[in-house]
Amino acid sequence: MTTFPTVDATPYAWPYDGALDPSHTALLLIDWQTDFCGKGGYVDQMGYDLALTRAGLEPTARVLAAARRLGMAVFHTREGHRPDLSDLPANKRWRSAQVGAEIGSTGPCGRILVRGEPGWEIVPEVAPLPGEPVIDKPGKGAFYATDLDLLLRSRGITHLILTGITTDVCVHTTMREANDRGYEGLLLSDCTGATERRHHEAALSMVTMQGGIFGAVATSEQLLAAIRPVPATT
Ligand code: C5J
Repeated sequence: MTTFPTVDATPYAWPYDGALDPSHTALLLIDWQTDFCGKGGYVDQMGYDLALTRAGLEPTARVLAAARRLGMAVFHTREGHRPDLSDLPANKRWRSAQVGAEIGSTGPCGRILVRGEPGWEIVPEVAPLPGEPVIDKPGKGAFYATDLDLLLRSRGITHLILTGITTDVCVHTTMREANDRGYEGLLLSDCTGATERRHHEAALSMVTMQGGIFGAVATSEQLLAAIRPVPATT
């Protein structure tokens, strides 16, 4: 597979090892579920502004199309719990009840954050294609209590491009987990969003401190500019 030049990212040209190689890179789409960005879902029930968590959908769909064209590995994740809630920690349930959206209770999109319910499904704009792995996770990080690491390593993936929601919770936790495992991460700033803008901005800024403590940050356009095919010379 062809390699591409580095992405004009912050605080360094990504990746650190000098070239973007789609055969060793995966695009991660984290928790693009109705519960986090759809009407009647968990985030909506808590009273947050859905425009903030939906903002990254369109650019993510563009990046997803480009990744699929390149044959890059694409992984989706979903946060959710078993219908009997046996994998739901008591404190997570209690906290969600405090904000009027108890996990497991029934809302307009079915039982909140329960596997198999309408609210738990990935939204159509970035829905998985057959063959694209979907990782079901009970927690915030996509590596905790899942086989994501095994699947990535089995395919020789060493570099991750992260999109999804929310910037400060599941995306950040996953990027940190990936970083500790040695993956080289790039977070796409316009392909993510949080329930509060200041948390989104702080989370992006945190990635870039100390020379890129968790990796690097770029826009979708900066990534797409790097992977755009070079026109043939005549
Ligand atoms: C949250 C997530 N915010 N996907 N989950 O509870 O970020």
